Amino acid sequence: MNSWASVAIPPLNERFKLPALNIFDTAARKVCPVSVKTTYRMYVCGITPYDATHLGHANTYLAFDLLHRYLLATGAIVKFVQNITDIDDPLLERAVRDGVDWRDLATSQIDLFRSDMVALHVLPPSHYIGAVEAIPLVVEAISALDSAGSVYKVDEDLYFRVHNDSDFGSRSHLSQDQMLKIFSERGGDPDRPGKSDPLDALLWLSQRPNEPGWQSKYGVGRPGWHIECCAIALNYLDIDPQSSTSIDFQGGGSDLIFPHHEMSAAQSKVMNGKEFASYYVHAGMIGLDGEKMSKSKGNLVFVSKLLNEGVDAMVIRVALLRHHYRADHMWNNQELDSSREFLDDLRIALSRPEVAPTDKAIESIIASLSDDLNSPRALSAIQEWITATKQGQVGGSPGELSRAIDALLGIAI
Ligand code: 5CA
Ligand code: ZN
Repeated sequence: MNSWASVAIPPLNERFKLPALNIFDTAARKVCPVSVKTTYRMYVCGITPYDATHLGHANTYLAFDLLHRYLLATGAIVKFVQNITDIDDPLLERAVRDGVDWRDLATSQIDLFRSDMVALHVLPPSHYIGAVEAIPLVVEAISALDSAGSVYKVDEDLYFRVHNDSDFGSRSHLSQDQMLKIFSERGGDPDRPGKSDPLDALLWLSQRPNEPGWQSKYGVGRPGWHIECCAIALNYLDIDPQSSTSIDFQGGGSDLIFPHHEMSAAQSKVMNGKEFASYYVHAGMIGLDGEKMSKSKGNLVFVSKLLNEGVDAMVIRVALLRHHYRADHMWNNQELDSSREFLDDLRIALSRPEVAPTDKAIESIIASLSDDLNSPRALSAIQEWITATKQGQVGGSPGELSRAIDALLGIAI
């Protein structure tokens, strides 16, 4: 699958030194220092292509864009892979509901997502991989699990024995009851007769009537969800054999902590013996009118709709970055107005020939982001600089500040 257009990153002046990043790791349940490395591997779970791109999606991809930008600013190489779940039950159900071909639905939504990401200045992944194109890799991954004695059949479908990973549960920290409840709410089938353990995860679904299927050594069928991300990450992130974990960052919204990220991590661990990710990073959930924004509830605000109404994409970016990436919050359209005012003020201040000192503002942006990507604090530092400039303070370099805001926060002036 084609990724989206690259986004230029202006250089930061070398005198600004970036401290090591600290990030909240869901598995460790605390903010952890990120080891300084020359290359990082980051996998961020992508969309299931129907009803894209709502502001919840946008918030999650902006969170990982901040992480990506910070790592790049340290001088590191970032290998970044994202998937598209372009075959799965919800996509097929929506296509049937709307009387459209599931492939046409997926293609149109992926195109929309790409253009929304470009508008929002989200850096593209180096590999943007669809589940369908990854089917040969998924089948290889299932074979590897099979060789490890971790696969069994129920009818013609294949399941993964989750407890063959002795660390199963260690990334999400839920009780058995909580796991069972969330598993059945998020696509799992704990009550299916014939399963060895209710939490065992579907790897391969044999073809159902009126559904697509792909030929494989396991018969005609399609991949399960969790093995899709595991196979794509392990194949496209060019795993470093020296490293004790397969990748550095596994990312997505907090709705993916369980079962999705726990299952992918367990499968990966059984396959190569290593912990899947060094840091499991999760963005908060965006809601509307008191409920999580989700396709199933239909309470969605779309990026493309706001853009079509004439909202500046950078205003949307600012409105989302004003909340910490891990904070769940309710979207409120009025935040667009205050973000518009902030951005107007910033642009006017940066266009002055004389501006308040900028080094302190840039250092504050860097320090805030190094502290678990604290973008609200970074924006407050910019607000203080705007106020100081309006008050007539002088001695700063508007070009340097503008470049730092663009490089680190992705806000193009
Ligand atoms: N295709 C899978 C991941 S492999 C999936 O969850 N797709 S999705 O379209 O439902 O979500 C895409 C990304 O947006 C995921 O990282 C998900 O965690 C995140 N997301 C979904 N809804 C919200 C929301 N309301 N707020 C914040 N992030 C959300
Ligand atoms: Zn995923």
